[in-house]
Amino acid sequence: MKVQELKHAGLKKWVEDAVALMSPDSVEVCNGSQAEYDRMIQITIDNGLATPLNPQKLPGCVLFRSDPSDVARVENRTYIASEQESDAGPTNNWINPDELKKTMTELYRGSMKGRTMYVIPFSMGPVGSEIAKIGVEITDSPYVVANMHIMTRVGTKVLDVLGTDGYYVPCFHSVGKPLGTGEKDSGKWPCAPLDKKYISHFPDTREIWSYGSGYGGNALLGKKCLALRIASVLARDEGWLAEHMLILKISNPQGEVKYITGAFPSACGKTNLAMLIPKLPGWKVETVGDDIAWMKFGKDGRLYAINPEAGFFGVAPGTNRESNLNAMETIKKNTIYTNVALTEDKDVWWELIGHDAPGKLIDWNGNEWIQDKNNKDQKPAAHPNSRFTGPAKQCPAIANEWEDPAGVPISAFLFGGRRPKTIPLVNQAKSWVHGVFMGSIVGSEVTAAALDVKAGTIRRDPFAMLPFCGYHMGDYFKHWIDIGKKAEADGKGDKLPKIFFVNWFRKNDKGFIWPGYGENSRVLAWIFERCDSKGKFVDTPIGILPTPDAISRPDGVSEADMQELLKVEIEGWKAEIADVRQNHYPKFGGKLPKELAVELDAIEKRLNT
Ligand code: GTP
Ligand code: SPV
Ligand code: MN
Repeated sequence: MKVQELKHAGLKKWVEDAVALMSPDSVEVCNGSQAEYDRMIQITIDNGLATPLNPQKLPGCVLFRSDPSDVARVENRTYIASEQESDAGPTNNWINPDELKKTMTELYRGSMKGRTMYVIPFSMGPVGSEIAKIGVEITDSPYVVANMHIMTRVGTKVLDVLGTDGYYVPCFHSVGKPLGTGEKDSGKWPCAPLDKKYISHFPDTREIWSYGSGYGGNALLGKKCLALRIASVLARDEGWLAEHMLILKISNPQGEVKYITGAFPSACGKTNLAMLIPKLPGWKVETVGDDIAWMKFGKDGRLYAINPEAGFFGVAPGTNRESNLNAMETIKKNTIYTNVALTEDKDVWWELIGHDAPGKLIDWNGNEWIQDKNNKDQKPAAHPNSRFTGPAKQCPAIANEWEDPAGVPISAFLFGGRRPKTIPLVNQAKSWVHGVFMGSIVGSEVTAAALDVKAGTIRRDPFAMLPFCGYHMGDYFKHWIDIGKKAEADGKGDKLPKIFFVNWFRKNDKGFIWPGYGENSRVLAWIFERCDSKGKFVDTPIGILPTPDAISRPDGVSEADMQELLKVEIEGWKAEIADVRQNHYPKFGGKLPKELAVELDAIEKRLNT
């Protein structure tokens, strides 16, 4: 479709202005069709950026290898450019919005020379549903167009909902690599150098400007940029929640159903938990979403969650038929792979895929790679943040109601992170505010999901939202406190989800103590019972823990292991709390809600008596 055919005058003008600034060779409005998707893929194949995979093994699948400087989100190039610096808060990078727009306007000037500009109308959430939000992304990357087709709902049907004057979030994206006359990408992933990359959000005007990166959350602007950073601001203003959470449906052997959401930092197990196949007989888990939840109160006082996305942008390494069969089944066809390794017969391979590398591979850098199991220092063949983009509807475990615009009623919130020590397998909050306290102090070993933070060290990642909150984190904590207060004031406090902290990642000298994955169903079963105030428990200084026999033991986990997993480690907790008091909470200054300061004093007191 041509720009001239756009019926929305504001949108048409916005696109025309962008064309004048970015000087693409041509412009196309995306219709969202299969033919369009196929054409995008063909363009990237012709450019040498994509490799078609073996049609017998992986029909409709392709592999991309990105630039080594462009393999993950770039947190220190991500900006919350609110009018007031104080609104961005201590955990976000801030630049004055006028100044940032000036800088970026110069970067965008002529940035699409030699390329086609694609205009992508997309809906986060089912098209036309009341809860959905519409965005329009302008991009010069056919890779982004193809990914957006899978991750969001794209095309003419979205324009129909927009009509002649509907509201949309305007999103600019350019890879920042204009082409000279006759120049082609010729196999070289286009992007700008790190110090020219900008992932910018203007929360006051609700705009997103991204420049210089073509990868994941930096470039697929519906996901972290719109559905979390901008949506968190809308949620604060409108009294709902936009969270970095999976959504799962769980049924017990009696067929009773509950819905649970979980916030774990990037690469800490959301996709895996959302698709879990229970090891506990008779239990069933189905997937509603694997990364983002938008939640609003229903008339009955319960919180209802929708998944605003339409696909999974999941971590490849560690995914195998044992750990996540549903993901492996989802990504057998119509899937985009990025930065995994390629086998000689055009199949994919990654670390812990479940079998040894079959012969000679091409690694994510495009070099020959032969597995050497004697060399512990061998560089991985797949990048640790290599990913698959697969359609959610292909997931064998997708819940029937996953696209229900009314959402699903949530019984429990889980928080968690990678904590090798101290933090028990599961711990229930004593109250809403205690649960908010737990969320506010989430810490996790850093993973490869962001480029510029050192993997392996523990950092605080409150609510798993550190890189995704579009405003002051202290105000965000207050928003959570207020959600609880509002429910109490409405006499609906008992309808609020119960809050739990889980940790699948406790280690001893032999490695992970808890086998994780499907075995996590044993913990979910206890959580399920606790939502109905059942299940065996002990009230401890740190929270409500299962008794050692309350959770059935998987093979290989001894009674002693179980005791260790569920022990209250007073000294470790004192250190944890001291760290919160000295290094974490002071960051929020006067914006730290007093309820959380009270909660901190209270847990400290309980640990000391
Ligand atoms: P993002 O997409 O970055 O938000 O990540 P995520 O939270 O969805 O994480 P994901 O489920 O993709 O898991 C990331 C890594 O953690 C993968 O390598 C998994 O194999 C591993 N993992 C997931 N669940 C478990 C678990 O229960 N135990 C252990 N030991 N590892 C796990
Ligand atoms: C994450 O890092 O939390 C992701 C991947 O889900 S990305 O879309 O790149 O943000
Ligand atoms: Mn994520």
